Amino acid sequence: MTDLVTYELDGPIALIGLNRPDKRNAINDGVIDALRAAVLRAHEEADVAVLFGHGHNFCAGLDLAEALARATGQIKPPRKRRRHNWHEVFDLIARGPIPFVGALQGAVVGGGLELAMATHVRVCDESAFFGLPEGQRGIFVGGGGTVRIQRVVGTTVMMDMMLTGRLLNPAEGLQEHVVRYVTPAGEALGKARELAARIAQNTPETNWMIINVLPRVQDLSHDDGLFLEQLNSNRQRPPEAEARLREFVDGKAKPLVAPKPGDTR
Ligand code: 1HE
Repeated sequence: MTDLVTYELDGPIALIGLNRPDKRNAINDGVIDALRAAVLRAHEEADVAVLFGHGHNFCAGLDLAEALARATGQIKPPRKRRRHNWHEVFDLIARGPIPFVGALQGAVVGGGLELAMATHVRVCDESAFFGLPEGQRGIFVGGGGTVRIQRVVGTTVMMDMMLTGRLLNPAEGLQEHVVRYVTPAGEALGKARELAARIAQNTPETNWMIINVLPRVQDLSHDDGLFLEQLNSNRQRPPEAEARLREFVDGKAKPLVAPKPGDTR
């Protein structure tokens, strides 16, 4: 049997690939377990990870055949109550120690969109489309979409996608902040790796703060948000931060270059 999720380490970057292209990378229990293992491994040995789908689609969401088998009692429910598997694994991505870059193409739908939205920076190519077809399948989102997708695209857009089944194209995805970069067909993974390499140049400490403090502050009041920001910005700075501050003060830091119009660097 081939691996349901592939894992590769390229220097500081872990490459994690959903690998059921014949089923459009639909997520079954086996995929979730393999994804958890890959994410935990990346936490241990990488500074940043890229999540992508093998084949022409990122992910067709929940494995509907498995869902049907579960609904008809062919698959037994877990013996003990526990945190919903998908929530646990997607939160390991969204609120773990390292940033994730999502590389998206083809179908990014249902649970596939929920998974994509757990990554921190998202790139798609021009073949991508985004949707929440749960309404058409008689089910509801279950991979954190009510929280994560709704906060990014807003209630109006998510409501429309769920009620009418409207699919978004890459330009609409860009407009609604589903993605930040759109590439020509077949180039999303390359762009994601390039961005990951850039992210890996930050200190791990700052990357951790960015991905862990920002979403929590979003959940807080103005006052508590500023307090949490203060706690983090006043933390004891690691020696690496001191070296970087000195680099700038000594005129040795790489200059910031303003983007030209239309530039998506
Ligand atoms: C699948 C799945 C799947 C494909 N579960 N097997 N997700 C959806 O409602 C999307 C369902 N999928 C589709 O609409 C289409 O497959 C795609 C638009 C993604 C791709 O179309 P296409 O023409 O390239 O492929 P296909 O011929 O439809 O499918 C190829 C195979 O993949 C076929 O299996 P085969 O054995 O007949 O070859 C399909 O059955 C299989 N396949 N998608 C199972 N999703 C925790 S809450 C989250 C809730 C949700 O995610 S709801 C959204 C579910």
